[in-house]
Amino acid sequence: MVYNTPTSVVTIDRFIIEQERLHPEATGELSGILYDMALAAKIIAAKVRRAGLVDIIGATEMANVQGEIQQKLDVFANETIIKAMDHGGRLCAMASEEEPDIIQIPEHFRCGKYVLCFDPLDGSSNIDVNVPVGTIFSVVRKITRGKHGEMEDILQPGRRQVAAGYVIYGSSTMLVYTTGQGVHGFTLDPTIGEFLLSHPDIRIPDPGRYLSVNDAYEQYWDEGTRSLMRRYRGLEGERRAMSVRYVGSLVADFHRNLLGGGVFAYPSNKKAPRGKLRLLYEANPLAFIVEQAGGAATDGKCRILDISPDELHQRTPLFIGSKSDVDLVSQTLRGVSTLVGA
Ligand code: AFP
Repeated sequence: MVYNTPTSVVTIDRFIIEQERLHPEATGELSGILYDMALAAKIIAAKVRRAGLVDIIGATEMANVQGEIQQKLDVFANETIIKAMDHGGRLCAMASEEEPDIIQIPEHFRCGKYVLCFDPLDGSSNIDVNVPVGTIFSVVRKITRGKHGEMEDILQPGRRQVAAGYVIYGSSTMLVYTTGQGVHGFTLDPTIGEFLLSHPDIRIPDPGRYLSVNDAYEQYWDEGTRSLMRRYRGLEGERRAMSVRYVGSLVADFHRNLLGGGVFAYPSNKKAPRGKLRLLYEANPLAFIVEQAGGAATDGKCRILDISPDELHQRTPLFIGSKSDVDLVSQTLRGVSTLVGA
């Protein structure tokens, strides 16, 4: 089916409003959060695109502008999202991977009924070598009674998310999101500055082709994890060997596996018993998306979306991707000693 022609396009705004109309009770507040997120993504994309030029242009700018210091991109992305989201009257609080505490809505703005958690620029250590980076976000409803958002509003299990998405800043910029009615992808057309529907109703292929894992940690894995990886590689059991692809930028690895099929694994290891990735900013939103696309996500023992967070920056082991590939995790780790939760 052709969605976009030279004279008729499905922009993200049009798509969001058409989805909203399916719910006559909707107030439009969630749609507003998605519009604001799309705007922030465009601003960040423009900055990321110029990242390689910073050294060249920075020198010239220093001579002309009054001593302005070049901001780090992840700090810029963090501030851009906060400023795009704090004044709309839709959020009562935010939490960012870049900030130690809850971000409150300034007093002069209205507080709303939603909470936003986000990782402003994941994989930012890859920027210098021109590898894709991403933004990840998650929205839940406020559950406390007061005007302002509290820690309890933020620390909710992922199954309560009402929206989640990511933006990948790669060879093109894409925004992929779900509100629980499938997963839809939009590609930024830089000539008109709009996200256009390019990947409606994404379904993750199953079984998957790709295995994404950093096996430099193999020496620190337990025997269950080693056995699992041997199975994915076709060295143990009956499975066909998967191809290994690891960018080291979660959004890039996840996006490839979502479209091509596969599993991304960041298991616990002796040095990092709870893995590396953050539950609220990385695992939960991607788990909501993957489940909506027909896939699955687990920490090795428990469905990611059922974990009740205890703290803002909690880490979790993560196995995420095509359902049958992720199901192999519990089958293999069951009964074998693991470090999960150690
Ligand atoms: P950075 O933001 O420090 O680049 O970390 C990226 C990341 O959080 C995630 O995007 C990757 O999947 C993961 O870390 C890679 O971690 P390893 O380098 O330990 O494999």
